[in-house]
Amino acid sequence: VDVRLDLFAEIERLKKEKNAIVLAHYYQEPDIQDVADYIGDSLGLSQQAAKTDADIIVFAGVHFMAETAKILSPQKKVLLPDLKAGCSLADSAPPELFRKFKEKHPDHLVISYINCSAGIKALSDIICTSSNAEKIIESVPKDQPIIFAPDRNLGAYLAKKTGRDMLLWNGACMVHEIFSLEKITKLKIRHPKAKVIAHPECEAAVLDIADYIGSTTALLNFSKKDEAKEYIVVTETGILHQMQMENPSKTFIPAPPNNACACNDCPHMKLNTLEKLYLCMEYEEPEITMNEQLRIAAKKPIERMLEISA
Ligand code: CIZ
Ligand code: SF4
Repeated sequence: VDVRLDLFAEIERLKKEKNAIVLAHYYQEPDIQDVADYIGDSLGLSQQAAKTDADIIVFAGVHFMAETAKILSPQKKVLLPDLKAGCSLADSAPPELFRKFKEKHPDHLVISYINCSAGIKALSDIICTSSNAEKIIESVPKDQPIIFAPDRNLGAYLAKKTGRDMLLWNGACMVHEIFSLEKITKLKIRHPKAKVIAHPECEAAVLDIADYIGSTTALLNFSKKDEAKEYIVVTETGILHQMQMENPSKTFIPAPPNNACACNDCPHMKLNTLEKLYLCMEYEEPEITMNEQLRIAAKKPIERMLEISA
């Protein structure tokens, strides 16, 4: 990239010239959030992807999110700034292994968290996100056995919350499992008035001490409505940018990871940069392409989710 380029201005120009929309996840770096047309969590982003009339969707997030956009809008070109932006949680459920697991429990309905590959979606009955998971689970008759995949922490949290006994796939997110209960407790002693707010992908021991648990969007909304002045935020650090912009007088402290070398930035999300965003818009690649049969099979459970959470 020519260092003299004003990337912010260039991205705005390319958006207009190409009728492109930039969708960014809350975990993207602040510069990317600032140029986005829409910033959201996976539910909000998939709803935007389903309804936009842009010709090109530039998806600043990870692969499964851009893939979901392509599943919903196949006639549109979907670009991802870095094709290597994957997801440790999605990778923890390889479709072939999951198929075998599912075959052992043929009477179970499969509810999968949207953080999974198209292959897992195609094997699922309904998709959910952390924003709508309770509603989705409650839409299923009480006597219907459920498999929940791929996140065991979110699954355990939801099982407790809804009183459903769900069979859990043993997957997890590397970022949300990195938090240290001990370090959060010590931080809380130094900031006694701070509220601990956590994402349900965190381990149960961390969720047990949280003052509020919610999806990315729910945490952001809580930070606006709640009257506390300080918060210990137990999720990916990217969300602090919007929290701080919405609440300039409040303090947001990222929860500490369990060791000094670890970090609560998602390494996959952070592969995207403003430079790569610009380059992918200029050259229209990398592009998400999909096998049409897989796309149709993966679309069904997403549509069920969008209907239930409309
Ligand atoms: O951990 C993630 O990737 C989350 C929380 C995604 C989302 O927006 O639900
Ligand atoms: Fe995947 Fe975790 Fe990164 Fe989200 S934060 S994209 S679940 S690895």
